[in-house]
Amino acid sequence: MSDLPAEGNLSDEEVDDLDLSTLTDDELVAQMHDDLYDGMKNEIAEGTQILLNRGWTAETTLNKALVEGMRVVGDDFRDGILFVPEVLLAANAMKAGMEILRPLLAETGVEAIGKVVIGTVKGDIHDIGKNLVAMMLEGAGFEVVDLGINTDVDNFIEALTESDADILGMSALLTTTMPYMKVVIDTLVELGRRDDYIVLVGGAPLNQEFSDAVGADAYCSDAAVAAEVAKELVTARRSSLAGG
Ligand code: B1M
Repeated sequence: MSDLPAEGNLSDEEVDDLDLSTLTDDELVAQMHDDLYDGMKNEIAEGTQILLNRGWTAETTLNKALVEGMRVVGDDFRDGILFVPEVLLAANAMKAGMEILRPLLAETGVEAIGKVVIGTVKGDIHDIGKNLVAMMLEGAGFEVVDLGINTDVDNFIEALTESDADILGMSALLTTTMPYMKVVIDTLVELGRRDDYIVLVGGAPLNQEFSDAVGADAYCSDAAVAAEVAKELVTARRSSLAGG
């Protein structure tokens, strides 16, 4: 990655002493990728601010420093090199950078690549996986409306309507709550709005067969897959709409 000495070769004091403002842009971005990987929230916030102070746009900072760093985290999570605690720390560090960039992105009108409404379905309070998915989607450039836990069909439909979302994401961790996904999808069908959205589902007890049975567009086995599939399907949908 970077030409800098790997942090593993530095003592804790040297890592603490590393003055990010003395690095060149390329060195700083490489260092931020490492810091994101290591879940170093304060360093990510500081690095983000330094790049902005040097005249980087919010969009370039987001894509080159944060999204690219998170892509590496996502790949290693998918490949079983990183595990949930590390990914949560990385996602948290990314959020620190996102918090600085979010108002600037809104100001400059930089478009998200798509909008996602996500929630854990009614009766279910598990949210760790869903939160991870929401963060990875943000990292991939989506605007995410997170409805939290125990979300009923009315909340989903209302949020989809208000946000004009491209994607509906639903999470369930219980065998007793996963059938509720079908209630939401059937309601979209009844309202004649099923084709307006890409529906992604996930959660430990689900599989592709279940996803097909309830009429979702894709089953996402983990957060990295969810971000990849969301990007693929939104892009495909946009080009099919553009093609008439
Ligand atoms: Co609960 N729980 N729990 N629990 N809990 C399970 C799910 C269980 C399998 C444990 C077990 O018995 N072995 C079991 C379900 C059994 C079943 O249904 N067959 C169970 C049970 C029974 C219960 C209670 C009923 C226990 C009780 O009260 N008697 C109760 C239910 C409460 C309720 O929801 N109504 C309950 C409560 C809880 C806690 C509150 C204590 C806590 C939740 C805390 C929280 O989420 N804030 C909890 C936890 C932590 C678990 C386990 C141990 C871990 C879940 C987790 O966070 N995994 C879980 C056992 C297990 O799964 N091994 C268990 C880590 C997380 C990153 O993975 O959520 O799978 P996961 O998300 C992944 C993918 O699935 C995917 O991406 C994520 C990231 O890679 N994904 C999506 C998830 N959602 C997605 C949505 C998408 C795309 C991908 O949309 C596009």
